[in-house]
Amino acid sequence: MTSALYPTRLPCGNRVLDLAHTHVMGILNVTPDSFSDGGRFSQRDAALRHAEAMVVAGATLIDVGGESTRPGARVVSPLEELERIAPVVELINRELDVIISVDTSTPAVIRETARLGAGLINDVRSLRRDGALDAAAATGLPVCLMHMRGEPGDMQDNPHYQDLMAEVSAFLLERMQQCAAVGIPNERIILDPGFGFAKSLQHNLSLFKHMEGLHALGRPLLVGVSRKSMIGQALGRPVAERLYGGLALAALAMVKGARILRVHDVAETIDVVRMIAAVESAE
Ligand code: 8Y7
Repeated sequence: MTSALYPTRLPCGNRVLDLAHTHVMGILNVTPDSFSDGGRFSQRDAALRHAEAMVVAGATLIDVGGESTRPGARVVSPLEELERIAPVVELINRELDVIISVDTSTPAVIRETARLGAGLINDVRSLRRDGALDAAAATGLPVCLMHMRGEPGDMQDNPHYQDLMAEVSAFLLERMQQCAAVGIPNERIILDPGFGFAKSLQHNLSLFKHMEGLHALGRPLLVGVSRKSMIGQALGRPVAERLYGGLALAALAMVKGARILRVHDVAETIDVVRMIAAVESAE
């Protein structure tokens, strides 16, 4: 495992993430609420129970998202996104001991969920929406910047790179500079290669293989490959059969120095992390 070149204590709101170790971030998708209050309550309760199960399994972060980034997904209004996410953030903050990451690009959602106890902003658009940089800066929270080109709707239209690693690095560096300019220091940044975002299978595999190159940017890496199509394409597996491929990539990412693994299958990934940590801490 690569030893960190940065201070490993990252304050995330009222909690601290120790990036000397590898952490598992559990994915919590908050689906549309029904119109009845009963339905709303039961869906919030289901979200809390799913989050709790992931925390019990060992997740130190829960990534709460209310807007699908799948190509062709319906656009969600800021108000609708807020109504989905905010009550769940509030509930998890009250009931569980975990860092809440909010998967959002929306300034109002960034501001309001920070007020309700979120500890990390995870924006697949790297704060490129109007007002997002200022909103994130105002929260004082750390931010995960992810590489993507275009928008989720059109990003997979024949992606092409001259020099993939150099272009991903340059993009992330430019976003770090934009953050610094509004008062989000590098010390508050997490970086993500953005697997599956504007990348072909060969791009994803090559980016994964050469991920260590991103350590030169001096910030911790987050990797999200759980159940993604790069596993499906490499192995010929439908989404329900991508667990073992995902665990192989989780192990490889950890050995390559990634500090946060964003996954659906928390218990299984925790065993991978603990097993590698046991070997790495041996004499
Ligand atoms: C990622 C992500 C998604 C990722 C970060 C999916 C929200 C697609 N992927 N955030 N979000 N990194 N930081 O399949 O790779 O989970 S959504």
